[in-house]
Amino acid sequence: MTDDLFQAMAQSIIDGEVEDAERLAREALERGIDPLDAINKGFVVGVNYVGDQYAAGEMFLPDLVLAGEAMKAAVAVLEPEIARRGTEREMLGTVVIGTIEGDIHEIGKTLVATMLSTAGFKVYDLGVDVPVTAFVEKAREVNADIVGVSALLTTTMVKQRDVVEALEDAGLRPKVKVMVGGAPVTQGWADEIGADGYSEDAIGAVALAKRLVGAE
Ligand code: B12
Repeated sequence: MTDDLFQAMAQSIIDGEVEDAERLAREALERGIDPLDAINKGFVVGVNYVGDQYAAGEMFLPDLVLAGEAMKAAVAVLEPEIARRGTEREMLGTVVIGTIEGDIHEIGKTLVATMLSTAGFKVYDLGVDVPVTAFVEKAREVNADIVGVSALLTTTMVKQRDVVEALEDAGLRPKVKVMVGGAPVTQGWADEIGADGYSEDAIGAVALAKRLVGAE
């Protein structure tokens, strides 16, 4: 049963079992399960649970670290298949993406980057803990259409505003669109800081990026 597999995936993240997570990801591929379903219906359920338990003081930092490692390992197994399944091949535009400075959460940002490149965008992934100026410099260098800024902490999401402002100061707006995301980010926040869009997940991020370049 696929549901059992999804449940086992979630459990492997909760238990922080890297090898189990990898094995279950491979099993999903062998069974022809859509890798995005494996992520969203399986592994993400586990990582969200750990996040909630951590916030409630029921789980602790080592649990968060192990869950993060297991999640990363599972996504790494699935990503090549996500890329392989991409059918759209035309060049839609250029995206510079990264997790903002002070923040090292990379899993969601990397997933968004993979999905965008699968959909036909040229993606420059600057990694994590990226200074505001680095977004601006890269956007200028590669003549970006979109800058994507990920933030998973309420303390770092405020710097998404700095990226919008720095792009403005550099004279790159409104040509360069800004999209923001990450667990604490909302549409309201995106509006408040003058970003061009927000999405709560990677699939939505692709639709948003296409809209921003006028491809949809
Ligand atoms: C795994 C994890 C970690 C791992 C990260 C491992 C790694 N290599 O990335 C580690 C252990 C390192 C970690 C550290 C910390 N973490 Co942490 N972590 C998490 C956890 C459990 C899951 C995050 C994750 O990977 N989710 C899965 C991915 C697929 O989802 P996602 O990141 O949200 O991304 C999706 C969308 O948000 C969106 N998206 C993401 N980026 C972008 C960008 C754009 C442009 C767009 C359009 C969309 C988009 O699309 C993605 C794909 O669907 C979350 C809880 C949670 N539920 O979010 C806490 C959480 C984010 N962490 C938290 C905290 C407090 C910390 C620490 C401060 C703990 C500490 N005391 O040290 C440190 C901070 C370190 C730092 N400076 O960054 C809090 C943040 C609270 C807050 N509101 O500020 C959370 C919410 C846990 C909680 N409930 O308390 N963490």
